[in-house]
Amino acid sequence: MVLATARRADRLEELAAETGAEVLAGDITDDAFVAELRDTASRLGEVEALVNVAGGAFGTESVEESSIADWQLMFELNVLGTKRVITAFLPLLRASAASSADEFPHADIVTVTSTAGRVIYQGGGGYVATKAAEAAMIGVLRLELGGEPIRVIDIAPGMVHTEEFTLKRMRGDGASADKLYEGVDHPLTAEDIAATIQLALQLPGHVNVDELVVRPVAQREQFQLHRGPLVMKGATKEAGE
Ligand code: 8X3
Repeated sequence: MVLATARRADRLEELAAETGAEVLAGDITDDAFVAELRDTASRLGEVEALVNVAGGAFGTESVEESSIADWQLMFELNVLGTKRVITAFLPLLRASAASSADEFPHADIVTVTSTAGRVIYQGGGGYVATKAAEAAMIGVLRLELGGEPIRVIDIAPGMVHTEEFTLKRMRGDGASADKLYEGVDHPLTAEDIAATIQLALQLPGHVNVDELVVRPVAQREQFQLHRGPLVMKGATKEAGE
């Protein structure tokens, strides 16, 4: 069983109808809500895995010109929200690992960080800083849980085209958001990231994917993005022959 949380209840209801997941709407920047989330999860059964997907980017202004309020929002959500949930859920994860019938009894913490936590870029400001902080926090956690059967997995996506991520970053400017993905042959989708998470979780329990960077084939690096169709060298010539 999966328990999903997010701020918007209507979106969660759609998810519940589509997947059968249990849902609880709320805000992980709020202590009381996270306690309620933990209690709900505990009532529903063993918590075998925690998947942290908090990832808001607000604005593209420079470090000098960006607002403290945007930075606070991003740190609250991407770093402190994730930390809060990890702290709340660790006792449940330990209990689940202890009673697991798996060949290698274990529990999992998967956190979706970002390539933005590894490669800096102008205009990334607060978002880059939060994702670097989040990735560092997960690295520290992996060390701290040394000796315990808990896998700590960091999945760092590159370019993913979702409905809202870039739109929010561009403050609702749809044209600028669309321009970012213009001509890119298959940016990653939310489903691709879900499949990657599933892949890491399905590996045998003693296999810990520490860090996994996942990008579309069209994006070789943060600054090497191919626009236009992906074509095999020589393919045009052969096709024309
Ligand atoms: C999003 C990836 O390339 O916008 O987490 O920084 S990128």
